[in-house]
Amino acid sequence: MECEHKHISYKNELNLSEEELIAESETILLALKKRRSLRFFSDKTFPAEVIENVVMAASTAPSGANKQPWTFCIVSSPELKKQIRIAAEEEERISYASRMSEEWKEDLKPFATNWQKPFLEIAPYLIIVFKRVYEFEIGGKKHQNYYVNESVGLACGFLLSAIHKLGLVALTHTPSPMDFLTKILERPSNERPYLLIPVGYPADDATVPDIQRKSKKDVLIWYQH
Ligand code: IYR
Repeated sequence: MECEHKHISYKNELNLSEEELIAESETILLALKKRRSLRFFSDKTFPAEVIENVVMAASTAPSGANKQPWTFCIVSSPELKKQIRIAAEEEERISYASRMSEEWKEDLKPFATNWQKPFLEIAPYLIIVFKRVYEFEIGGKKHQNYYVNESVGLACGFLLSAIHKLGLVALTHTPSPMDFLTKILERPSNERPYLLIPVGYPADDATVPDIQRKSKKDVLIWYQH
């Protein structure tokens, strides 16, 4: 009998030995440990096909009911980048002056951030990730998506890993509020800006804050017995 909801067979293609699993997992850990958020970009560009491939890699992420509730806008137009920088800096200027708490600004001191966001014009590509809160059905009825924040967060994680694997760098930038992105990019009402991710090569004189990741004992708890 034909099944209405068809399943297809799945095979693990790798079949690593235990030794290989350990070695590979160490390699993955070492590689991901090297990822850093960058605020200093080179204006050097790279083929558009590359950014399309990393976005499509992001779009393989798991999502609630496989709704894939994301849209990735890729901006390389200097004019649009400038508009986005001006609008982001306007919001950030207010945020740093009056919206962010003293405690928050204290926590940000190691990162030496301020309202100025030159990287929004310098990086060759800006990926603006939108979450799709609902979909429009034929006839205009709204169909809610599920676990939208979790799903889009996972897709962004995949995206950052893919970018890092290529030796490119990115910043998960969150100008706040972000609704100027909806307007500038003319996105529909079911989409909300989620993250603004400049992507490119690091500037020759790029620096990153000297900060540490938590240790195993602080992030990992075993329950074996
Ligand atoms: N959105 C501001 C502030 C900011 C907030 C956090 I949390 C950061 O980790 C970094 C910055 C800005 O981009 O400067």
